[in-house]
Amino acid sequence: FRRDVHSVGIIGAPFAKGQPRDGVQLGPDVIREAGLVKKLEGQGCVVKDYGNLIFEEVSNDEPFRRTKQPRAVGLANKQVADAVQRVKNDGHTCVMLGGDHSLAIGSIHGHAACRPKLSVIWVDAHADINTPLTSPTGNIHGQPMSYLIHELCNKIPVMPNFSWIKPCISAKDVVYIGLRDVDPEEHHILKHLGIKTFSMTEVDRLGIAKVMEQTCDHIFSKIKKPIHLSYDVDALDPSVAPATGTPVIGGLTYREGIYITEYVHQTGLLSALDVVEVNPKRAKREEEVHSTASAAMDLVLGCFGRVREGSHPADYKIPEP
Ligand code: 6HN
Ligand code: MN
Ligand code: MN
Ligand code: MN
Repeated sequence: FRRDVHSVGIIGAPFAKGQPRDGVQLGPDVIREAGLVKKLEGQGCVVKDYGNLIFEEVSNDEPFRRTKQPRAVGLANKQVADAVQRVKNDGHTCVMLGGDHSLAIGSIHGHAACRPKLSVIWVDAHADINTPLTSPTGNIHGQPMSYLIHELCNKIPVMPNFSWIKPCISAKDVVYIGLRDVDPEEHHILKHLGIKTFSMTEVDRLGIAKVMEQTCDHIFSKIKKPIHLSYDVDALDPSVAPATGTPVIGGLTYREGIYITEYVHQTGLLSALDVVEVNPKRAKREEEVHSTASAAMDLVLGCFGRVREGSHPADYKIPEP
């Protein structure tokens, strides 16, 4: 029952230009307001909150073909990459609070610069692996994986403010969990590259415990690589996380969502975490802001040792009368 000490570095990334809906830039603050830092400290973590990044306005950010706001997204992600490197070099497990999921470009890129052999667990209703040329929407939050995977590098056009991005992960080091809204072009890419996926069908068939066992069998088949967990809150069912930009019915229950984080914690290999796509302006009632933010916070807590059976400090003694 000993609790190990985690040192956690938090970066807020209040950025929304990877998609069209206002409000997702408020995600970092609503997750903090749920009590994140206090609760992490309460479970024995040492926490350094690096605060929110400040993103400059980018003028004349014309679409690149159909891809929207490429300059702003490219620039913001460079800042995220640099910040993640700083947090990793300071010796923390990095937590990036989004913001939209385009920020995973910078988060994973920065992480890979410090830990060249990474595995990525992508928990999401969506695959976010459209290239700029396959994207049905032109929204970069549906594309981040395509910039990061070696095997897709010859499919990516040169885009303004994207030239610093070099592919840094292999298709075999990626596992998806929670998929249920995958575009046909994305489905082709996933199959063509042989990427391991556990859609909601597999979650139903195997149960979340087997999904996590098989996820780790897959990513640790050769060596134990550090884990980058990129968690889109829309992986959770909209009844659990309603305040998000692209909700999809039929998602992970609260318990399945939390189980993923507990299991990843147990590996001892979590090195960076993204929690993205909390959008308080998508809530129908104030209550939905709180339930979504609190679910997002619980995902972070699960990653850093919160266990549902409870726990206690190693030196605890029952008081004597
Ligand atoms: N997300 N596949 C759609 C697209 O626009 O490419 C949806 C992407 C959703 C992205 O939720 O992070
Ligand atoms: Mn996503
Ligand atoms: Mn999603
Ligand atoms: Mn631990």
